[in-house]
Amino acid sequence: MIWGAYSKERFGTGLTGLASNPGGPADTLVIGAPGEALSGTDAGWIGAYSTPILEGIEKRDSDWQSYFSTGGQGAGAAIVDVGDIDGNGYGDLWVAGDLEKDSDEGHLFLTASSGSGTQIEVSAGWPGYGYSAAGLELGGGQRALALGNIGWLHNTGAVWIWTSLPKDGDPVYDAEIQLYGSNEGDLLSWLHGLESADFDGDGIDGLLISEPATDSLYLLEQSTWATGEFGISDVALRFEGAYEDTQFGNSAQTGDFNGDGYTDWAVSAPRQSTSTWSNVGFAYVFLSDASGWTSGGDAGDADASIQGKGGGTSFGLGMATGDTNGDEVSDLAAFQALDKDKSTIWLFAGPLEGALTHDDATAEFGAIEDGECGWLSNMTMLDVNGDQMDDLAIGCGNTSTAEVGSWVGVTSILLTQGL
Ligand SMILES: [Ca+2]
Ligand SMILES: [Ca+2]
Ligand SMILES: [Ca+2]
Ligand SMILES: [Ca+2]
Repeated sequence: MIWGAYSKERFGTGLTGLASNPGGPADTLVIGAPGEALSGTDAGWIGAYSTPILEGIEKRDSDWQSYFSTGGQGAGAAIVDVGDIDGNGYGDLWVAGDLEKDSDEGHLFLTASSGSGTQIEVSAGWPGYGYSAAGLELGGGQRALALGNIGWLHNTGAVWIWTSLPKDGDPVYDAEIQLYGSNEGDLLSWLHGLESADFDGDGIDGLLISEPATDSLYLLEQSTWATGEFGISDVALRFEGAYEDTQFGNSAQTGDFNGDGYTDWAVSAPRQSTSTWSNVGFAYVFLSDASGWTSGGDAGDADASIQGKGGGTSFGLGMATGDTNGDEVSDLAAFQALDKDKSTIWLFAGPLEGALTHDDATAEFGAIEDGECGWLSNMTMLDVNGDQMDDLAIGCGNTSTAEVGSWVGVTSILLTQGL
């Protein structure tokens, strides 16, 4: 466990695994503390911890750290590994501000060999900006950066795609491609709702865009991009939930869940109910192949489904993927909030197929013992101890301790070896 150092810094609210060599495994854990106040109230902080991460590690043991300078933005509330955006051979980060602070800026953090790097600030002028992001490989060495803003135009939501690097201070609406939601309240690009991968093996990434308020997950392939402005309703590949109001699309993840070499995707519907349980939550896995995705579908078309446990617990509020047992088949972790203070995390070893429930989980991890870790937790997978098996890192920014104070935050690491 790595604990925050100060009251209200919310250490662990954002976290991700970063690959120094983007072709290789993630080897650095980057953790955010949006309430860190050294350079202004709620300006924010990120710190990087290279693997192996050893027991007894403390916040101050970071290999490098960065303080953000704009008070009230809460930078580090979300951190996304966007791959090697500038093509220098080192993986890069997107660092977003805090939704609760109505943050309207984000930072592209271009890393270099030392681990530290250049910051490019991109602002939006709308609150709720920058929480989701994804880097895309477009083939021929070209890369793009997709940035989400769920708050754009009274929570309609938007996605901006940069096919060349933004410059420091650029407004986000200077992006070459601008994709807008349909209606106020649709919240296009929700939270961790942008994911990219090469689903059909042609060397060009597609982009998953979630809109759980309309129970939708869209897949945008480069062949269907329009330059300039277009609407999400023009994106042909739409996948929808089994019913209305299930929050289908809440969390999207990519991985090879059947081990055939094609990257698949998983999506959750944490508000989906059964006849017995209200809001129990489901996750779905859709398998890709060489022919690619040519039409949309719904939850009933999924190759695997997983039902959570109990009513009102919202299985799939957060998910993470990686290979926890070294068999080169992706495994899926999903958490559900048994109440507002406690989460349970279920780990499902791939291959994933058919109708599954929490009873089919390979492992179950209970709530952490010290303090709260509920609705606000998020997680990522990376190999923290170098045994070639991915481990789970879980950030709980709202955890409090009697010693330090409220919302100090903690990141818990679960070693998956031996599962
Ligand atoms: Ca780079
Ligand atoms: Ca596959
Ligand atoms: Ca595996
Ligand atoms: Ca490991």
